[in-house]
Amino acid sequence: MTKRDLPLVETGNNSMKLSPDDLAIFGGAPAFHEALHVGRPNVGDRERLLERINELLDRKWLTNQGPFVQELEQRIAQMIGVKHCIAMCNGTVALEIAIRAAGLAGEVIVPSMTFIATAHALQWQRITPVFCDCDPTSHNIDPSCVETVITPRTSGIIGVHLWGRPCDVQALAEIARRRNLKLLYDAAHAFGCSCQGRMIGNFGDAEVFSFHATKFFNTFEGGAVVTNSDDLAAKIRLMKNFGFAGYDNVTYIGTNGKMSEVSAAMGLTGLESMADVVAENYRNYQQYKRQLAGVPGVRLTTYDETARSNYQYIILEVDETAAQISRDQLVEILHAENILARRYFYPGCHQMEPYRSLFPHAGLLLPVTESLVKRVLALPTGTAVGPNEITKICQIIRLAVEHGDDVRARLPPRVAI
Ligand code: T4K
Repeated sequence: MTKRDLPLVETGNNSMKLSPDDLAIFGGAPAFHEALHVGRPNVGDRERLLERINELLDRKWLTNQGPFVQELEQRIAQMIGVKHCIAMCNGTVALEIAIRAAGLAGEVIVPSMTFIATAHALQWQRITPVFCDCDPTSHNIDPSCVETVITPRTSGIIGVHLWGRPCDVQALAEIARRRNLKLLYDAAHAFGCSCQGRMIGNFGDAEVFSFHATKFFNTFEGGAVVTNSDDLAAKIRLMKNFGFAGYDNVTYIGTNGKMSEVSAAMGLTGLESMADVVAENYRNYQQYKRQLAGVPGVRLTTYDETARSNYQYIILEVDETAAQISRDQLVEILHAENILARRYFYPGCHQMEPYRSLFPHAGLLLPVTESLVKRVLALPTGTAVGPNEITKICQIIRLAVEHGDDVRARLPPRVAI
């Protein structure tokens, strides 16, 4: 189902907000009756999904590498042009298994500017995540900082293609080769994206996707490891199925990382409408770009339109000095309007437990991350958001910023989000 089939979110107040007095935070009517979320799931053709669910129920084959999972793996591998796709129950377990299969140990270098799962997938296995700073423009791991945190205990690097925008894959590959390190990618945001003419999924030793409900492409919960390495793929297949190499024959230590058939049914259905979702996201992105142009201190994170992208994240950076209000104040204003903007990924992994206690001074090496996590916010997009909603969101942002002085003076001293 695309946006055109959906009722637009009911708005509470159709008139434009003209002055700060109209903002909900100062007593005006909220712009939306119903909350507008970041990460509303994209659901494909519901009838086709229900057909597939009926089919799997009739077949009485619900999990354990069933026909839908096999078909999904083949289709994804083909779409990405990669040798192996191993579907999993979620992106975090897929990461944990890829990390283990690649033989990572000791210390692994990761960005702090990521969802906490990237770090936890290491720490869960008693591997130390060593946080590395990011590039201020791409928001991705900065290869020049990677070099500075390599120690004799370092076994690998995990890059994260944040917001679906590719890491500097060449520089990272060069460091990994020269320093004899494994290189994995957390590609949770980057399904359907490309880099230098190759689909994400072909870089490093392996890449990991998340197919969580909030992702551009979802299987309710789910994920996958993709790799061109036969050895790694064979290990990962064993590991995600308790190490079973056949009936009664366990050859490896493993866990349960299997994707269910109902998830694969959702995935197969979602693949069929992927192009529509990209088109909707792209239109939303273009509209945000047009309508936020020239708002002082507010910068939309842009995508390389010559590459393939899923345009799933609308990310703003708020420069408090130029905008006259802080990112957190803007989020508070938006929340009052029922626009549930998110501060992804505040406060940075290094500021969350157990890392904050383990490495209390990590922030000293992460100046770009520390500054970025205070400036970034994610806005609603996807098939659940239409042009009317985007116009209102942009208008509220513009109003708040253009009256920044006045708005700031009237806001409570401390905002709790
Ligand atoms: N690496 C990276 C870089 C990741 O971003 C993620 C996941 C992973 C690894 C791990 O992959 P998984 O193990 O999750 O497959 C959400 C997601 O739970 C998480 O999957 C995702 N990243 C992360 C960026 O976002 P929260 O804590 O922000 O989720 P929550 O419940 O607040 O939902 C986000 C928004 O989505 C809400 O505004 C409501 C909306 N929503 C959510 C769900 C679940 C819906 O409208 N419908 C829904 O069914 O983490």
